[in-house]
Amino acid sequence: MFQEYIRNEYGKSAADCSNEELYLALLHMTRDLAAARVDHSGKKTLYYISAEFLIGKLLSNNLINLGIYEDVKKELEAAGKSLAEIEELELEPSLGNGGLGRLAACFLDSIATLGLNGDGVGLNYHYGLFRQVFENHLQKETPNPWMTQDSWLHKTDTCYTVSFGGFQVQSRMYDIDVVGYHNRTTKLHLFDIASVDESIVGDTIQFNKELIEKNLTLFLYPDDSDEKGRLLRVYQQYFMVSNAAHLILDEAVAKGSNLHDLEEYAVIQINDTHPSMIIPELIRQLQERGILMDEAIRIVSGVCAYTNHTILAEALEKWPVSFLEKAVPQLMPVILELHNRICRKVADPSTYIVKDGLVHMAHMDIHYGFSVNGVAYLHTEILKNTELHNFYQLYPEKFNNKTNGVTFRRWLMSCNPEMSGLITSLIGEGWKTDAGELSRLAAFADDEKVLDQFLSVKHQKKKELEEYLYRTQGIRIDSHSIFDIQVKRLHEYKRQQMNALYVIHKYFEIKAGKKPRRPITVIFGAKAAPAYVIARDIIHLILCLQELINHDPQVSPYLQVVMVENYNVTMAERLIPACDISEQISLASKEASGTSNMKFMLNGAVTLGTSDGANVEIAELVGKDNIFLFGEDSQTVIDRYARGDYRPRDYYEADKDLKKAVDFILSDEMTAIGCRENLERLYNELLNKDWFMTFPDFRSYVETREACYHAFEDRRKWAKMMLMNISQAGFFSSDRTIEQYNNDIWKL
Ligand code: 26W
Repeated sequence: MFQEYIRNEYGKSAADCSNEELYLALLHMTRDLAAARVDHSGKKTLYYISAEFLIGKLLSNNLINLGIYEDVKKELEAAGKSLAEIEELELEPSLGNGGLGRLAACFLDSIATLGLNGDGVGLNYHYGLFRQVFENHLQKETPNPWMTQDSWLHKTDTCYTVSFGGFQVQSRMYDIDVVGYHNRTTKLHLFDIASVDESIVGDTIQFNKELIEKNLTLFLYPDDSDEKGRLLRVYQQYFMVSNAAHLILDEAVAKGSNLHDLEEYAVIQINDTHPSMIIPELIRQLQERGILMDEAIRIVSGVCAYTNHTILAEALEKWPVSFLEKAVPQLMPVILELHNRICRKVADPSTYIVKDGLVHMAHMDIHYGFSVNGVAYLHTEILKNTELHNFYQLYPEKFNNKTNGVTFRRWLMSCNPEMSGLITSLIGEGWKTDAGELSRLAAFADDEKVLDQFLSVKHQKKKELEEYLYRTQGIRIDSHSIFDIQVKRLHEYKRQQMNALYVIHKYFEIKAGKKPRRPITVIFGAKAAPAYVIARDIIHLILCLQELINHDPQVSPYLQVVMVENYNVTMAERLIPACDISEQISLASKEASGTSNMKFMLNGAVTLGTSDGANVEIAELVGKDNIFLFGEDSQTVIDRYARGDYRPRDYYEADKDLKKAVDFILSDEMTAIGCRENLERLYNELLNKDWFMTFPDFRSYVETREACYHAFEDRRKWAKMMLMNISQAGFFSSDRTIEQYNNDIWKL
């Protein structure tokens, strides 16, 4: 079939084609095969609405899920071509920030794989988030175009008119097929506007934020440091949900719904608060279709379910009433009606929707949705007992937990075929459709031959990373060193700065002659939100350390620091299989779940982490011998916040090593490389505020990290830890998560 595509398109054989030609032929063939499996049978449809879908490259994944990856690879090899090289031509869309967006992509894969009738709905950002480049040890942002003439996007005929205060725009829906593993194809619907104008963007991500008709779908989360950027986000969010509401109602009617029975035809999962306006918008559109307010509210409350992904108060969206009045005046009367009904019914004003001129989006979701879920056991408990306690008292029956998961197709089979092959040779193919079967690996925990095979796969993936980083970023690392990796959005609560303080501490030890038994490579990957000043300063610190340490002949043979540029899904697929130690060091109680922790574990990395998010469940599954936990627990942290008596200076003055590490930020060595203003700001922030409490955990972090490096030296014992981690990873398959969503919430 592939040869036929090539012959028809180019009139020559695969051997005579360029990689570009082969890529396009593969794209066309894969798209056609995927389309042949499109299946929306089932009365009820799930709509997973999300401002982010971090889907990554699709070619390999689709070939795997269609069951033809090996055949295609062999066919190409026979023609002297490499699928890996062809794949590199595909551009990765950056339609997400991090965990929430990648989770949405994993969920779509599992929904299709389980044969469920569910589609994603989002926006078609032309430039995605941004491309990160480093200049003078600072992050610079440039646009990240990803749409090519010929891509995975299908232009559809579905178009709507969306009204804003004072003007209207015409939308169009573009679809990307989501191919299930040996199952049906569902859709990711991405809405765009006809009048979008890429030419208003130059080399930077600055653009006129007021030209809504031209800029609406250019970027994901435009800079929210100013009012115009925040207002643009409101326009984007409304555009997304207004289109979604049209689509949902049209599809339900087409299937025979009279709209009063909408809950038999549709269920909507609201992914964090970004799509929350779907609730008033659906009510408004139902009214337009002749349904009265009381009934419209009843209908909508039966179809909307809300997922919370964050505990940080500042991330719970609250929009000024004035913004909504300007951007979407038709929605304000509905929101006020929803608010007034709560005021009449509920005594506790802390749960009201409109307060002090702000619309609390999560409050609307909880009052008018039928389900509220957190994304890991600990997270849901904290929501119930602390953050959303007042709501939990009102609606205990709405609250439920759905611990996150990741798709094993992308995060093992595709990115680590060697490990997949080893696993299959030991326990057969069953784990690919029933991840729980991985537990059968435990039977080999003391088999020395098998343990050596695990070590050898890991080493091969480390060598591949070594080669890849050199080829793509000119960075040299040594595959014989320990790969200690922290990759995630840059945020103070995730505490990349604490990892950096450890690096400084290690630098001093080596300078003083205390050399590690084996060289250590500390790898970071992270984008900072453009307006998040301290996050940018932390990147600056890490890049300065990289410069200093890697050029210090006394230290660099034992310690390397690498910050990869433009961390994205493609880079994650290289880093995760090569990792020895997975850094999951958020301040306990702050990381809702984390999902890279699951991907690392699945690829045989050992976690060095706090008792936070899903780390708690990982620890329970693998047992304390197979994980390195440190730091204060979530209750201690929550209590300290409540007391409000944290003084970083007390810790700084009491711990000589900590003081030395912190002071080094402002040392002559560092200011010679970096920018004093940035380093000083970070230094002051740590010393005077340290809001995410890195100092209290520093000592236990250093000790536990040393213990981890020590354990690494008993290679067989380490291999056993790797194996035990993989064997317990089955629980973290997104297939399990999606089954639970379906059983408890969607009921498809
Ligand atoms: C202000 C708007 C806003 C707020 C939060 C934009 C973006 C965000 C984050 C990017 C949300 C996010 O990614 N949360 C992460 O969700 C993952 C999937 O559930 C969790 O594993 C992570 O712990 C959580 O940080």
